[in-house]
Amino acid sequence: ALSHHENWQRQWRNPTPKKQYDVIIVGGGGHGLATAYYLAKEFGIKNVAVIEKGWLGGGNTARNTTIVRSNYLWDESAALYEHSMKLWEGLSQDLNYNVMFSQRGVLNVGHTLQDMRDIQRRVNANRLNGIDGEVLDAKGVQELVPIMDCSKNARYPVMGASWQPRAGVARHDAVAWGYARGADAHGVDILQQTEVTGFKIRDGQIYGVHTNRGDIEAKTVGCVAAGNSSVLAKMGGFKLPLESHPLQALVSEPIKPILDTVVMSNHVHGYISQSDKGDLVIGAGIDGYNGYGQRGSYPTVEHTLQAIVEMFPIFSRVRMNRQWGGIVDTCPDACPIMSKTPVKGLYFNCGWGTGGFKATPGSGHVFAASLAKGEMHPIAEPFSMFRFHSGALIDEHGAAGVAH
Ligand code: FAD
Ligand code: PYC
Repeated sequence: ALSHHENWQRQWRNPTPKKQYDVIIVGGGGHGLATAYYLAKEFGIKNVAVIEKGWLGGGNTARNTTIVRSNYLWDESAALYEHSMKLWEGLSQDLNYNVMFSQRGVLNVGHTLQDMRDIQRRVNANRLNGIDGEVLDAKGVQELVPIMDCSKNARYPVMGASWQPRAGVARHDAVAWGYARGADAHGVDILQQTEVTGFKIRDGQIYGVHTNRGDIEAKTVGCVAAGNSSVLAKMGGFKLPLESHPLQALVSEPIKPILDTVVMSNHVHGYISQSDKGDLVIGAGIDGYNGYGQRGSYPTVEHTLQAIVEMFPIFSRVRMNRQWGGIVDTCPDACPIMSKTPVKGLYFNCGWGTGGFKATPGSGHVFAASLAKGEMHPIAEPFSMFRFHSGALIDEHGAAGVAH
């Protein structure tokens, strides 16, 4: 059936690196590619290189479970994730690339009185920020998800949930490819198999990067390297308060459509959705140790599936097909870092940890604005790395939905 699929047009070029660019983006994941796309499209800065050590989306972007929502507690993060949500709502049209954004809603389930108080507080905060949200009781959850065990007999009975109807899922690799094609069409050079091995810094100002394909110059460099961000910070001569952990996920064999929303439980600790192909897409929290391996350990898989079967006994005999991991860069307050650094012209966008896929368009957009103007965009400003000096942390562990 694939024999007619020949001579496909390349979606982006494979250029030879130039000696000099106006802006270099390190990291060809969704955030880096989105940054390059908006730099070229909205800010007219087209002499840009995206430098990726592997292949586009080979990091967390195409390893995540694609949940998109904006139901965060604090004003700063609500503004960031809702900015992103609004961009998601027009993204396929903007890129002319189907990113399969499906607003099928997300439930964050509560199993204790304290869970329900936290849910109530967060939904109230969301509504004050103009973000859609409702508090459901157990009956409301059962009506939305008839196959879920919402009975009083469950070990951790469902007491209710927060419900964000505009939330949902998207096709992760399409997001990387769509931004890559868009950026390339605006003249951005995408350099795959190119690893940044050091920074060229003189008198506290960056003027380029060392790579395995030679030195490349630029007076503005934005690092968007997720789990490898601490390694790059070390090359810049400073430290970031990040821990790199494995976060894993797994998918089942494809089954007929049975689950048309996303269910997350931070308490029994597992989350699940069904992809358009029919696979159950499943995950939970980080593996507790630090590591740079894009894989996880068996006890976490076991714990995750226990939680899923606890909530969905109907899935107890479904077979799992594949399991994988990514390296997530977790921050002490479960919020990202979008920031200037002690090196002039060197910016970092990282610390998205377990939850940055949903932020891809918004992060790219405000980071591009910051690089273009040399000043952090107002939405990015609260996420400076210097908040760990001032103490102005933004604690979103409750809304992270994934324990870490
Ligand atoms: P990446 O896609 O990781 O891109 C960084 C890139 O930098 C990589 O491609 C890497 O190769 C490159 N790089 C690193 N060092 C160098 C170097 N020295 N030189 C050149 N290139 C370099 N988030 C959600 O919102 N919803 C979810 O449902 C969700 N589920 C997840 C499930 C799993 C299993 C995982 C692992 C993550 C999940 N996340 C989720 C988190 C989300 O995937 C990330 O926060 C997000 O994708 C980060 O995007 P990025 O573009 O910053 O990073
Ligand atoms: O941030 O919503 C999220 C998420 C879900 C799974 C992993 N992260």
